[in-house]
Amino acid sequence: MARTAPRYSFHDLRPDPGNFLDDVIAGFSRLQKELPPKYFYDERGSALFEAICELPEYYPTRTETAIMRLRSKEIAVRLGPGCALIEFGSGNSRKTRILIGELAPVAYIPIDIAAAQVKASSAELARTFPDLAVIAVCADYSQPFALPELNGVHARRRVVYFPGSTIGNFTIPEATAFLKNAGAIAGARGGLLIGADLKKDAARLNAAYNDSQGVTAQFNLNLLARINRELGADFDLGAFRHRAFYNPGAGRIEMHLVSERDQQVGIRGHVFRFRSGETIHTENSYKYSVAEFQELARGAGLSPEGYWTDPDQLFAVHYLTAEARDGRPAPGRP
Ligand code: AVJ
Repeated sequence: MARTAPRYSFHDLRPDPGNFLDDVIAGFSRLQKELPPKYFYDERGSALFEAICELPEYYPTRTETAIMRLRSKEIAVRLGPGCALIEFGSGNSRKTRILIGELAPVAYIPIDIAAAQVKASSAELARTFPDLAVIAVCADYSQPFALPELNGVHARRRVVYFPGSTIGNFTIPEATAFLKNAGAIAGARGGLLIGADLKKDAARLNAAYNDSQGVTAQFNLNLLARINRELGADFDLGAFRHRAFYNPGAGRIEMHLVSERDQQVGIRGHVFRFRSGETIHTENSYKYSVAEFQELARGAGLSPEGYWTDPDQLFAVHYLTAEARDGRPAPGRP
């Protein structure tokens, strides 16, 4: 009797969970104090991010979703039949559902460092697509790792899906390393489908990170609240202010927390001083023109094969492959 793949499985590759205290101490010990943006997403931070995605000023989420709604047929044709779809990250799966509905992949392989999240979101998705093989993996996709054996899955190509412009959090060298790693996981003849926010006028960018309801400010300040909660620190949340601005030279939004006065904060026996006006750099969100993103991809040894945008050119979904280009112009133009 032929073995068939179970429809749902979970594989824990036991990623290094990192150490919040060590990262906070290292970040606060630098001349320009900083915190890694991955720590935004505790329960409260994840809820605040969901709220950000609904804000009138925050265009990326709804724009990328609209691109997927309008263009998923074309995208599915470009990726081709028989794909194993590997998703990095396991946030809200709206865009993924649109893609899966159109692509009908032979397997869906969500990968996330948060075991509980990837389990919950993929189990829910498996209920919507009862015939789809779902292979959930707990791993750190920013590091090299080996996919589990895809027993019983016969895919013609592996495609890594990385929506949400999360790639914008990486510096150029980090993004290059990330794309190389993702390309290695997609393998020969594999593809990468990546959402990236486009460059646009600074006023629109600044508004998206300085919303009138102050949700982004709460999201930013939650980092300090989290340090208080989890590390027993004594940050006065009223003495720090949210600041976000587009840095045109670097091509990125920067988020900072500004100390409103000279103050010191204790964290597990360590004392950190903050001068009035001094900042903690909490996030970069790089913006790429189509040409810049394609250049980034080439720098990682990948071939830009096409892209899809919205009518206002706010956001782009790029398709990259590991194959050599055949000289055709990049299709999928608006
Ligand atoms: C989840 C990294 C894509 O950069 O726009 C939203 C995070 N920060 N508002 C972004 C974020 C402030 C978001 N990414």
